[in-house]
Amino acid sequence: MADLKALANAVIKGDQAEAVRLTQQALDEGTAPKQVLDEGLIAGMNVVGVRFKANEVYIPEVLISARAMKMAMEILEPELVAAGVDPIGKALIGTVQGDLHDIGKNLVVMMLKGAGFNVEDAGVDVSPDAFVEKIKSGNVQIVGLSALLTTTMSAMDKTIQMIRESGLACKVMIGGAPVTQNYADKIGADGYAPDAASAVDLAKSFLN
Ligand code: B1M
Repeated sequence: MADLKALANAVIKGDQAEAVRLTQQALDEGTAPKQVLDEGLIAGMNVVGVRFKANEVYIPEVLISARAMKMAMEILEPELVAAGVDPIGKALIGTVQGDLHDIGKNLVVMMLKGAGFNVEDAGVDVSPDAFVEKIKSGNVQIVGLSALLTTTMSAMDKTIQMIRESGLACKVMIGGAPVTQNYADKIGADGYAPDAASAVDLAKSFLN
């Protein structure tokens, strides 16, 4: 039986090789990709977050854990995506200007792909202009903005304003640790999702 606690520990320790090995092992043994994600990788990264907050670990350790999680996610992504069939909609997802956090955003991208969306990943530190250009050049129905810093949340506001001023008809959802439904309402987002799974539900609701 897959040892997802050991996988979480590999992420906590930043042991890239072990995180990759245990992810592959769990998948080979038939563990559901979503369970590997939730009980292994996310569980481990949550512990890192708590320790970072308590000043028990510092940025270098966090980066090493983040890299271990990213490497393991590369194996998981095709499995999560495999569940998808024909694209059910086109989404553009990015982390807003000034913000370099991408683990949660990458999860949203993966889960949306897994749910059957055609997803363009805009990357990190995406300016309002760049979002608007990408929406115009793709046939984008849903835009997802991610922010992990209280200082970059205002970039969501600016991005939404610019999208609305450009007359683009897409729906905009926002998410990330400091973001709330209240903030979404305040800045005129079409929706807020607290996690990647809820982002999928929200994105699907926009298609109706
Ligand atoms: Co940073 N960091 N970080 N960091 N970092 C936080 C966010 C922080 C809360 C840590 C802390 O102090 N406790 C804090 C922010 C404080 C604040 O503003 N309130 C912080 C800080 C201060 C900083 C720096 C400023 C540190 C410094 O330099 N002094 C700096 C900023 C750099 C920048 O962006 N300009 C910085 C840097 C970094 C690293 C580079 C070291 C690294 C990022 C690596 C990477 O992403 N590639 C990092 C990390 C890893 C973290 C923590 C520890 C973990 C974040 C994470 O990946 N969580 C984080 C502490 C924490 O969150 N507890 C912290 C796992 C991920 C799965 O969760 O991203 O929340 P999350 O995504 C969730 C939901 O939020 C949601 O779905 C996901 C779950 O399913 N979600 C969405 C996210 N986006 C969504 C979009 C949606 C819907 C849902 O729709 C579109």
